[in-house]
Amino acid sequence: MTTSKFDFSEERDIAWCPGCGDFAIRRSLMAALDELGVEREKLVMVSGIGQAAKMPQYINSSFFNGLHGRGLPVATAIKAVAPDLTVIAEGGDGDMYGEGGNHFLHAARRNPDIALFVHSNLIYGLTKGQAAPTTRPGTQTPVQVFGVTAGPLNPVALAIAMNVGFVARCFSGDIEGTKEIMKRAVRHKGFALVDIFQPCVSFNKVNDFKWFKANTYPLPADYRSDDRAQAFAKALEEVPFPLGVLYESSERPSFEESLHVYADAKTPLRERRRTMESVREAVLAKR
Ligand SMILES: Cc1ncc(C[n+]2csc(CCOP(=O)(O)OP(=O)(O)O)c2C)c(N)n1
Ligand code: SF4
Ligand SMILES: [Mg+2]
Repeated sequence: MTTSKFDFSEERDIAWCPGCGDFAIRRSLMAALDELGVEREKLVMVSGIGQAAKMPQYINSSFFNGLHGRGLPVATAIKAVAPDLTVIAEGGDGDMYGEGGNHFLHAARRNPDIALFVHSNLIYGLTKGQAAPTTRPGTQTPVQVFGVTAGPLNPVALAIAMNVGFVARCFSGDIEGTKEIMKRAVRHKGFALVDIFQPCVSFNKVNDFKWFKANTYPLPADYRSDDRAQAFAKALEEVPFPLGVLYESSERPSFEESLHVYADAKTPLRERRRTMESVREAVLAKR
């Protein structure tokens, strides 16, 4: 039985394997949204394709489920026309760092006020176990039969290098800790990345629950998350991986704050009624 307003009141089929870490992430997410007091009508979840990308369909709110890797540009556009909404993008490590890797870079550059939750199971789950950009070297898969040779993408180091203002990593097995980090990410004004380690019980038999437990450790209590150089050095640490908020800074203005259309008026674009003629006049007036 659930008490979250983001859960469905009726029985729904959730198409994840029993034991998948995605269930725990869903629990953390619903609890985070409840505790933040987000209204159902004021939330938009956006995703692409994959097991993780099914999440918006399992949250009782508005959502857009689009093409593989294309969640972030859609989320950025939604935030631009509706800055008053809470926009969360969610997806897998393949979706966001592989097929959507280019969009990830440009979202980091633009800094829209979006929280991005990435399920890092270090594999392509939906398509049955091919290597993701995060797969550890040497891992054998049905496609990389002799083992992965390419170096793994390090999303948290990349995000800090791109000056993303909130960069965190957590483990789906820690429902409470993940919830708390999600709350901070949603509250952060600007682009926020939370990379969530998540066991895929069906197609990643190497990086299972025990492996993540054994190969992660919490950041020490005296860790300073406002020091970018130190955060970058920490983010480079792999196996074991540090967990927690690696970097936090609110220095950069958000994408929508910087948009010309909000310089003189804050009314969300979606509420403004414009004819083509008035748009033309407004553009000419700025010349
Ligand atoms: C452009 C494109 N390429 C490939 C696919 C096939 N495909 C669908 S989901 C997926 C992998 C998803 O992996 P990930 O994002 O890590 O999510 P997971 O299922 O592991 O949660 C792939 C390759 C597709 N749908 N579209
Ligand atoms: S294939 Fe893996 S990621 Fe997908 S639902 Fe099953 S356990 Fe979860
Ligand atoms: Mg994956």
